Amino acid sequence: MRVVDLRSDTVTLPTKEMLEAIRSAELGDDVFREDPTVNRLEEMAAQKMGKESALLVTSGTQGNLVSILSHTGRGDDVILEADSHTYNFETGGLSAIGGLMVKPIRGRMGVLDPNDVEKAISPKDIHHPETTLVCIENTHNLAGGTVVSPNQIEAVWKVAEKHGLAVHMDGARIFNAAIALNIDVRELTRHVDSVMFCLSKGLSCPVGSLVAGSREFVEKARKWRKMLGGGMRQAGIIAAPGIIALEKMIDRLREDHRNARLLAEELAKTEGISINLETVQTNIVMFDVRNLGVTSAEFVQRLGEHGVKSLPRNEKTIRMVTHRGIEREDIEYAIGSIDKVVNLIQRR
Ligand code: TLP
Repeated sequence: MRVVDLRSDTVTLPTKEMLEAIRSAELGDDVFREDPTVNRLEEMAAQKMGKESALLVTSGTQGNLVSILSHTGRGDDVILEADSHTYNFETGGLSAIGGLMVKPIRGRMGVLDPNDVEKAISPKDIHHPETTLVCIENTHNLAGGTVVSPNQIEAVWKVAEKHGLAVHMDGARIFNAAIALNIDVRELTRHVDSVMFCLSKGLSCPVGSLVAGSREFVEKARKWRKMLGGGMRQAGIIAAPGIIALEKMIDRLREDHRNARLLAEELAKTEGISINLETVQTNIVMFDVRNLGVTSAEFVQRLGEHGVKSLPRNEKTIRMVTHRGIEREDIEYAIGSIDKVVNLIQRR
């Protein structure tokens, strides 16, 4: 049976060119900072993000953690969006490893209201933890791949600056945000102190993420990375496909956005399925199967039997993600399978 995998853009496999680049990468020991391929990728990443320096890390989770640890001290408060990936899906590392307190606040479609951020800052008083960091997620995964605009980032940054807080951006899919807004990614990073982005999602690399910020920040992050076991040696085999990703894989994200839009618009026409098209801004599509009288887990399982893989996000919501390797005809096939499953459920 033909299988269309819409669970995540993390399932993308490296291109032939990436595999060739891995094979022929010039290597050295990166803990001695002697891997020329890593050094080149880090320079490229810093330049792309408009920051002084950048660091290759093993994953988005590690990148967010080393960034957060570099901005804070034990017992500090960190302000995060309540549905953020860091708060929900990164195993509580910031509390377990950083000894940090977390203050989740609810955004609108993933976007923090600067007034809510300001209210969440602990008073400077002997009784309270010190609030030292606010995190922004862009695009926002659980909100449906929604984009946080430069103005919205600047508004949060102004509050942070007024109160002496740092701003970190979980930009796992920051290039999706830049492509959706048709702007240079630096417009999204101008008002953050640090940013993490992933190579291993829509950019199709097998592994790796980068963090970028000031030289001082990156040196702290490098030490935390070492402590977390992320000091890699001939890491050029990871960096080599990353270079290709930054050179060649960003513009094609547009196709993923087009396919997500097509999928979402067809889902909106399907009886029993609810979808908020306003949230479909990049490559993520979230929809609700509540009115069909099934759980998302049941729907996902049935859809799997009809050749389409997806992920339940909560009891009623399902997530589909478009990525390289998913063409328009795969979306049409997915729609056909969804229609079949909906009909089967409605007939029982
Ligand atoms: N997200 C993954 C899974 O965790 C669900 C996905 O398929 O979407 N920040 C954001 C916004 C993310 O979406 C992810 C991964 C991460 C951080 C963590 O990256 P990794 O998986 O490399 O640790």
